[in-house]
Amino acid sequence: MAKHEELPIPIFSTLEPVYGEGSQFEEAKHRFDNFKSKFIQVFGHKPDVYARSPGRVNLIGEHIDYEGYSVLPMAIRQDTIIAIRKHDPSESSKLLRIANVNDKYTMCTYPADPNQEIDLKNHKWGHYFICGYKGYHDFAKSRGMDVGEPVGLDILVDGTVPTGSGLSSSAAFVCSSTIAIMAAYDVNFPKKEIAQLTCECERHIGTQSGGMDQAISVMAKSGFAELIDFNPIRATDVQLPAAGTFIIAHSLAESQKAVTAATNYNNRVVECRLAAIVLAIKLGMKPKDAISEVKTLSHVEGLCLSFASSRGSYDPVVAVKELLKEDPYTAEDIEKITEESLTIIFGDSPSSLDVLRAAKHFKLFQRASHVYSEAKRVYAFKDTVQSKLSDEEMLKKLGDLMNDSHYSCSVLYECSCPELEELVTICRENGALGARLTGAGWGGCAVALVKESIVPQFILNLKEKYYHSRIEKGTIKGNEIGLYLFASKPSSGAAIFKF
Ligand code: NG1
Ligand code: MG
Repeated sequence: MAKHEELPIPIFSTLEPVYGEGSQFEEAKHRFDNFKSKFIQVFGHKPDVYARSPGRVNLIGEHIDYEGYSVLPMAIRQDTIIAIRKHDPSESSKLLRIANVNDKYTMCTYPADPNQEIDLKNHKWGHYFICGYKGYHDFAKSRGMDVGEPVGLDILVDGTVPTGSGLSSSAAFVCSSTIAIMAAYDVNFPKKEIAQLTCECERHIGTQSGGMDQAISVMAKSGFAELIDFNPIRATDVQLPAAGTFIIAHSLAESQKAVTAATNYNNRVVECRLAAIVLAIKLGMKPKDAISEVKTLSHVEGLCLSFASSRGSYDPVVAVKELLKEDPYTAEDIEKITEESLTIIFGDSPSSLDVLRAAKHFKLFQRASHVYSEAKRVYAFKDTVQSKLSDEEMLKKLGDLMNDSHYSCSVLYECSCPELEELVTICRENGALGARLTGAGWGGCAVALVKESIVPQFILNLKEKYYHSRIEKGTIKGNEIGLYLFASKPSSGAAIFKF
């Protein structure tokens, strides 16, 4: 039997395989009926096909996917659905018209040319669709497929993953867009290829993302979290303990990753690359070679291992302690070691040059310490889940790992914010075995591990202690709380619907 990730995206003629039965089915049916009516109302035609892709919550393994390390997310039920119609080449419109069921997002229009550049200085919500559009065409070209002359597309979007929440609304949008475009062109590929392609194409938005979000959105399986490995992308099912529930709670601080990339997300990617180069040089590599060959901290782990033979054990966490200084590095400090200017090292990456312009210094020790220790916690988490420990001991250990992960994100990686700190503390004070920020951070959600038996009380306590005052201040409405605070079970991955 072909492996799950080798299979193409499933095509369904009903909603049940994805949305389940009973009231969930009724809710989904209502959503899709309205969705189709809206499409006809906006574009005057029925859509050809629909695609959906879910958001995700990362249980552990933060800010390490782009360094080549495995992560452990699960898909959530919130998703983005796309309805699409491909114009006939004879139709005169050669435009991509992207509408949204939410009036907050006004229609975006783009030319059908797949080689268009995305205007990053002028961020628009439709840009995420264009990521998928460019990605699909690049992929088709690389495989020698003839996609014909560009034609117009009508697109309608409905997303239920809260934006800027660290639950990957962006990947849900990019993946569903890419899959809808493929379905409109009547092609399908193995999931792992789509995971790779969507990861690369989301970078057109200007963040130097790793591939976690797209991989889980495309490859998730109902009932399982997945251990995602990179290079090559692979997903291994992880069965979570039934005695525990993961609760997702939004801090209500929105993390605008595409807008703050130069000081937050991309800044950390650049710091990790610099830490990797400096470590490689300290481990004996020639500066010129380190600059051209070393891309990630996981590359350097291999060098540490080859050093182990001459030095006894050489754990990368120990290497960081011995070889990097704790004080922040200035650009000049680093250039003395690399014997090359940073603007030359990053000369081929405009978004990295933005980082260099914005940065005063670089915390190489702290960022590398986080990455190497977090990478170990992912495996410890998976081993614990698969161990023979009692429920009680297992949940306690998983909670401890989540707490350690949060501490590392907050103190070493500095990707938390005051609201997330308050929320994580409240979770722990109210019985969570562990709680941590999830996703990129700087706002967005926390995830808490709670014993199944206390879930209702835990949710009530959080409402009272975190959300109540925010409802009073008008940050959110009382009846919206279910959008920001909910228990989550691992849901299924991307799908195509043809009704
Ligand atoms: P969020 O902020 O949840 O979309 C981002 C990255 C991930 C990963 C996490 C941090 C994108 C699309 N996703 O997730 O690849 O690096 O941050 O672990 O940028
Ligand atoms: Mg995102």
